[in-house]
Amino acid sequence: MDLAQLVPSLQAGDRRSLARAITLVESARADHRAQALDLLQALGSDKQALRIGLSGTPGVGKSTFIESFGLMLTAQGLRVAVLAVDPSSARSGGSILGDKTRMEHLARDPLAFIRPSPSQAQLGGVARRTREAVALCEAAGFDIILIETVGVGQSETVVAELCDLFVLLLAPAGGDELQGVKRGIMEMADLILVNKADGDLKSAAMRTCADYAGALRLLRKRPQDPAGYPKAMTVSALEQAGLATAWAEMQVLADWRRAQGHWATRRGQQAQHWFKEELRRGLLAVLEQEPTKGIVAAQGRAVAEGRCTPEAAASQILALLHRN
Ligand SMILES: Nc1nc2c(ncn2[C@@H]2O[C@H](COP(=O)(O)OP(=O)(O)OP(=O)(O)O)[C@@H](O)[C@H]2O)c(=O)[nH]1
Ligand SMILES: [Mg+2]
Repeated sequence: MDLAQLVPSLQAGDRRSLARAITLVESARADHRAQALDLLQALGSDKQALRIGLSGTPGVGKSTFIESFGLMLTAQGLRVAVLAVDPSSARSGGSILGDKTRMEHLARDPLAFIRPSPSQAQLGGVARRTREAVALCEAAGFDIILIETVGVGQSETVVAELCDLFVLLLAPAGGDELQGVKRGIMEMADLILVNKADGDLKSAAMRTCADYAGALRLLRKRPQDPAGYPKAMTVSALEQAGLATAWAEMQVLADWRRAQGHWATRRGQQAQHWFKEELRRGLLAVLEQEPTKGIVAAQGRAVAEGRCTPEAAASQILALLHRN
């Protein structure tokens, strides 16, 4: 790949170049990895997009929401990129690509760029790839980056460490049953949107929204929020209702955080998080490589046969690593 050519065309916002650059950062080949690092270095990081994380359980309406919300933004002249973090191998093969029928119009919009998640099962790999794809979309001058994840376990944490605003999409609950949204996820949310507030579901959506608004008020106040935030509101992705209000709330929050310095602080913390994460991954990889791998195996046998205590076996290997 010719970086001297790719860098200016990507910076000019060319979507084909962006797609090629993302393919490069996704590649597992060592020579591609070296090129990817050169590319990211060459692009620098002077442009900033608003990164919006969007999480929700299957069927809650994420794809429908992204289509409606994305089209509303592109109609305002904003350039919108859509990425996905999807660690579940069950949905591998491109989760949002399979959904492109639900994002049919956005997919054809010249101001939009939709990238399906690669069929890659390991969350660490997915996180790195998405992080680098975010950087590439920013370098390509996108104004808004939507990062979708299906609400399964750790993927929300990954997305929360990648975005400026974290939006939780919920479905109307039947009766007075509250959905099993974990407290940790609630605490990450900057905006809760109860979707499907239309037709027969409208009153249930409003009840669910009131329940979550109440639950949000009980959470500990966060320094990065102005008074009255985080909020819960109802939307209908299908009928495009409430989307402009939701967007206005996101902008209020983003502007306030920028003005108060929370935005920059958070991005700095996120960079530090990913630095430590990469370091941890690198160190673990060392244990899987020879000669350490063989030594670990030998020490494991010694521990199993009672020739050495687990603590002594581990500290001997750590001492060995320190020396190198
Ligand atoms: N009534 C109503 N139905 C909706 C709304 N948004 C989405 N749906 C429907 O809910 C179903 C699931 O929508 P999707 O957008 O595919 O949901 P998703 O969260 O992307 O689902 P996964 O990709 O499987 O995780 C579809 O039948 C949509 O038509 C809405 O605002 N109102
Ligand atoms: Mg979907």
